[in-house]
Amino acid sequence: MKQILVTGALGQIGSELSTALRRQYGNDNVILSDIKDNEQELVNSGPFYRMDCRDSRRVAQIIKKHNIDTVYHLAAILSAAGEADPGRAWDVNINGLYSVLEAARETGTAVFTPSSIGAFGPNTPKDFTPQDTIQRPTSIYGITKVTGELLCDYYYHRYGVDTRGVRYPGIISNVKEPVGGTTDYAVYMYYAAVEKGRYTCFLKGDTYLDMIYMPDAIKAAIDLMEADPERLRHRNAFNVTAMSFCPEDEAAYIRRYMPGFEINYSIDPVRQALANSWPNSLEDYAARVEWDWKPQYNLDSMTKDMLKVLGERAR
Ligand code: NAD
Ligand code: AKB
Repeated sequence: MKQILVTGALGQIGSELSTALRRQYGNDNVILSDIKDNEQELVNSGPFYRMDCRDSRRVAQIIKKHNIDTVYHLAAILSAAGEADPGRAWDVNINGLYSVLEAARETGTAVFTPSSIGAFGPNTPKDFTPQDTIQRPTSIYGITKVTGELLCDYYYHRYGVDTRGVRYPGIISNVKEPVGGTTDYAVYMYYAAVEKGRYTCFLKGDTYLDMIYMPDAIKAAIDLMEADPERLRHRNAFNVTAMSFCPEDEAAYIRRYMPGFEINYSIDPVRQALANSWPNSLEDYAARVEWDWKPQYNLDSMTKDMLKVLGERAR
């Protein structure tokens, strides 16, 4: 049985990936950690450590104590939060990753690290962005993500650490609301639709970005870490996507189920600039060929599920 450590376990992805990992591998075999400990249900559902991922000695100590063989390293600062405090974004995203990789090198542990569509920049091809292409991001978040992709490649080639990762698009979910990202609007729109029947969007209505529903994002992480290493050529930065849409598209799909739904706009220039610098849509052929990536949800099935889950919760 695998022994897993999750960093950043109480964030948007961690809250659901941790539960999925515990279901698959057993509660006691999945050790959770975060710099905070404010989600009692998750914290009390199995082993949990309050841990700063930048503390390499503590990361190594916990890895050794629990005979960890795989780390899902999710602790990070996202794009808009990064622009608000670039020094913190660099510190957590780079020094945190370095610390986890050093601990993995010492202990022989495999490491999953998500990159992002934020790793691309304004001169990257915008449509069907290829797996291997120009990466000149203009945000501190993107700079840390490209550096992270390269650092993970380095640890694999130089030290043989089994590093793997995907470039996630915006993730839509209904367990933990996202904070500090640019694609967060797509999640907030569903919550607002159910709670108020209207939403004020901080991105322009025709801003196209890649998105994925959380069940597919979780499956991608677990499937990649279970994949046959012989088949992996890219390892650390697989493009994955499930759909590309803009706020107007999402609103139109919500109206299929809630005809009275209204959207208006109050543009946040920082997040609009971030979104403008990212691709409209990714091509994810390498992930499909190298580890059989195939998403289950499109905009219609995701919208139906989001409104159902949030609607039932609101009753
Ligand atoms: P999140 O902000 O929701 O969660 C990050 C977690 O890390 C938080 O619980 C936070 O408390 C914790 N954390 C922050 N600093 C820490 C530190 N020094 N030590 C330990 N923990 C710390 O982020 P998320 O959305 O769950 O993203 C997880 C990963 O996936 C990140 O690398 C992010 O860049 C990547 N990603 C996310 C998305 C998305 O849409 N959510 C898209 C692309 C990539
Ligand atoms: C963000 O918007 O910062 C994240 C991402 C796409 O990396 N959701």
